Amino acid sequence: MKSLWLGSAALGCLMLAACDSGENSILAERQQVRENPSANHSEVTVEDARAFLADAEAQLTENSEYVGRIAWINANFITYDTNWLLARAGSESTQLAVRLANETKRFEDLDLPEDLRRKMNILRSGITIPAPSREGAADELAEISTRLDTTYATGTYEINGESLDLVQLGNIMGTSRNPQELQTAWEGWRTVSPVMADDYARMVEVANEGARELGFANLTEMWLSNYDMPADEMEAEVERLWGQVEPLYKELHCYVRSQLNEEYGDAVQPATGPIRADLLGNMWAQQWSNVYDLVAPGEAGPSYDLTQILNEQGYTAHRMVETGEGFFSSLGFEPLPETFWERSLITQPQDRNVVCHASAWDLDNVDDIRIKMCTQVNAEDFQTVHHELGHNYYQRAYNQQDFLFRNGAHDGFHEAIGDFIGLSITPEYLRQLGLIDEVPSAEADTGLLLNQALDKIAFLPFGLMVDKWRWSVFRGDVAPADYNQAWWDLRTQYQGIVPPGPRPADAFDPGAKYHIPGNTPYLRYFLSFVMQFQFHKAACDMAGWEGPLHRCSIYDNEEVGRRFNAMLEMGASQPWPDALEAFTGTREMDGSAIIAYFQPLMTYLEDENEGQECGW
Ligand code: X8Z
Ligand code: ZN
Repeated sequence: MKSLWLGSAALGCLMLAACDSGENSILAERQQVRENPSANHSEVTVEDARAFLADAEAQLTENSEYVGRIAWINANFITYDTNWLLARAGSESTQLAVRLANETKRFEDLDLPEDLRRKMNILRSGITIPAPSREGAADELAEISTRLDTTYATGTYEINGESLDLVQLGNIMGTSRNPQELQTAWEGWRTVSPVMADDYARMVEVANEGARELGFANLTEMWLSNYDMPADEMEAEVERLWGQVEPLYKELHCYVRSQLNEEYGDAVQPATGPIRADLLGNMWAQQWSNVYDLVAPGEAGPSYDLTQILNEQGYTAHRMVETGEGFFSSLGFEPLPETFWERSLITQPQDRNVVCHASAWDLDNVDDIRIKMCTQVNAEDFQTVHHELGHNYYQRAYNQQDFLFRNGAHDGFHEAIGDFIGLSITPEYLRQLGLIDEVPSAEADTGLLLNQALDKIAFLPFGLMVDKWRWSVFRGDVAPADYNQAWWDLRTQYQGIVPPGPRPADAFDPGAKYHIPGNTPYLRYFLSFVMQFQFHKAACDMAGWEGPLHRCSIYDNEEVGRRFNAMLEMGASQPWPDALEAFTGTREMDGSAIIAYFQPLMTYLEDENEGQECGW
């Protein structure tokens, strides 16, 4: 869900703990802090810090459940009134978070035990869109935020007299092979976002003011301060990882471009230069497996089409989620609670506006976990179901931690859990489920790997450029009038893609991607796409797997499940390298696992690309 706390979902019945351990002294402290936030700056003690944090966690726990339930209702039922409620509750939450963040300044110079210092840092840097404390700022940000979200979630575009929403326009992008039709759907969706531009620019201004009040240079520095190292070191880490994987992307781009050129001809897709963004099977050209049939290697052995099989076998959205649950159960995780099934939104209702972008929620920070998806029966959503369940199982695994530690080791971990499970959806696993009769032979490997690369490798530069754009916007390196140009400069530089035609002067194309109006940081996905392969390789090593990595499935392996759970249970209680080490034995994020996974494909692509002028 969208939340004030980076990556965190909602709240917990930490009230119990608070009530246990001296409610009166906590209340007294709360009173004192409210009356005079900067009192006794020089005389504060470790015990004061401990009491402050206990009180902060108690308040946040309570607030988190309150705002979480309002946000849930709003996302399931977008109306004037639920927007009103969410704007008010969102503003109050931001004010609480900002007040607590400011109060941590009292303890800055104090030598604190590591867990307390960690909690102080989380309080100070964990607000995604901080408001300055001046009167009215939090209200303004909350109203802007609700307006941006609603514009995105309710956006439609009319084609041939029919009003189409993003799900329908997305289906055209995934299935049509008619360039004119693709261009219409692609440009049509982007008519939804120009109205967001002014709100977005204002939000940047106010949130930067909030970040500065908390002692950061700007919001970029604040976002990059959530990785257990200084912001500039984290930025350098990201560059290092991109350097590792960029050559894979370059080969894939080169190969796909030449196949699309063959399919569409020079007039639509030239053989050199960038790729036309609407030809890649996805509204944002972020994952390309929908065009697998256009780029499949001629000599690929027998393969299968999971979308077709799921439909032929009469799978429903509900059954897809049960299948995902079954995978986690096979690793030894407890079944999902009954309330998951009662309260989740699994298919798109036709009679009201909902936020269709998939999400996972934890309403009480204990076990009121749910997903919200407009699930369609296809291979893409089969993966997404596992992605979302990964969030839910992580949330439940760390529910014994203190409130501020009920979160991912960093946000990339949270995104990687379900995708890591998804990497085990191998032909052999599908055979075990009865979805295919026979496991394709080794001849099919190139095709299988290419299909996977179209999602996992194609995503990497997109996963990187979204926040490169936001970092430069928050830093003030790009003025509002240049927002769209800067977006396309990065799209071309990193992804090697261009729009299908000139963009209108008022275009605000970043706003046509959920996470921009939704203010969900995006670096997490880039990190996740690298780390999920580290998890996969470590798990397969643990399982004693000796074959190619893309054929390894950890389905039914309780020992791997137990060791995985040990990492999940840690939540955010330790620096992320400790969590990573607990499961993989290494303390560094590293691209060598994804490189090893795709090595056979890279050999094939380098061969195929021989003599081509790659790059753009
Ligand atoms: O937003 C998501 C998830 C929810 S956290 C469905 N993803 C990114 C996206 O759709 O842009 C997963 C992959 C990248
Ligand atoms: Zn996610």
